[in-house]
Amino acid sequence: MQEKLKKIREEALTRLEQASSMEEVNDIRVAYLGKKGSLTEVLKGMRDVAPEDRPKVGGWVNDLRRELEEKLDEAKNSLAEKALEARLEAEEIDVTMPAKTLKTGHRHPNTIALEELERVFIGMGYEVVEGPEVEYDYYNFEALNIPANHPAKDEQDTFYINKQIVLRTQTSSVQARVMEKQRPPIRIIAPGRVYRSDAVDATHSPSFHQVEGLVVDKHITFSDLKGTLAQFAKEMFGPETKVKFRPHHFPFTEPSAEMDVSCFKCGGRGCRMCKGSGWIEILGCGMVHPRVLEMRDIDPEEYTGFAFGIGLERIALLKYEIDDMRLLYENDERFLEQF
Ligand code: 2NL
Repeated sequence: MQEKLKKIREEALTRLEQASSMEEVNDIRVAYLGKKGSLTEVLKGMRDVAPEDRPKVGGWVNDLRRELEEKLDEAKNSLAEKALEARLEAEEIDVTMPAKTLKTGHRHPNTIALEELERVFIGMGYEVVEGPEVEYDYYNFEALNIPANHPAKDEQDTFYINKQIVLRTQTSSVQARVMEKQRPPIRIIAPGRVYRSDAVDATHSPSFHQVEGLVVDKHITFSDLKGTLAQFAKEMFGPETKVKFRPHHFPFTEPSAEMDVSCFKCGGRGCRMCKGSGWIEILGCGMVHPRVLEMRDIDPEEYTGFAFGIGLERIALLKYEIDDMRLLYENDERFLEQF
């Protein structure tokens, strides 16, 4: 019996020494200590041992069992340690390597111009409102005193979804919606994308951005319009900026005007930027047409207002001296990085 146990011990220890994986160690445990393991079999064979020898033999078996258990645990721990070492070696971090530089994005020139413009008007107590780009023909034209068959409609030659629904050609549609819901005093700007059937060139795009402003209250006059827009020009283009109003026509305002600012590049002496004139056209404006107020149930005898429309891209192109509008839409990083 002692011989048998000695053989089992030697065989088990040799196998353990050669084991190179957890699975192998586990297999060895099962082979010797498992339900049908060789050592377990020995215990089952105890009935063949003389009764007076049983305590002695039982003691040997138990000693061997304890020894094998210890050795199995040792083998397991040393394999786990080796695996960890191998992993640490493989995942070693070279702290002297230069760090990857993160590329930080930034605002598009259109957005920079818009946020600057919003800052100016918010400072004067205006609220920024938005509305749908896919709009009823009614809010885009009719509510702004542009009835069906009006030539101004033809000029904008727009994208129709169906007879009643159009991609908005101006954000005044948002203002018409505000006048329907809110009673004066109204002081809002409406920025957003608009659509017109224009061919692409350096100054035109079928989709661009507008910021329209609207003020409606008692006793609003053309002086309020001039003062507001002169202040806007100074904040946007510099404190020396002068403004000039030229009579114009819009269907939704009466009287109407276009506003020029003195060239902020040459100070008005005349340069390439202002094409030698010293002035740059910047926006259209006017006193809200009484019919536009009436249609929204605002009494034009009690209330008056002024409105204006600014092309956002035009401001961005001027402010950042960009000579082609298409650059704003191409998303070429070499261009965008410069702002
Ligand atoms: C331009 C001209 C303008 C308006 C837009 C407006 C809005 C309402 C009522 C009356 Cl709700 N007017 N907007 C007024 C005058 C001019 O835009 O050339 N924009 C680029």
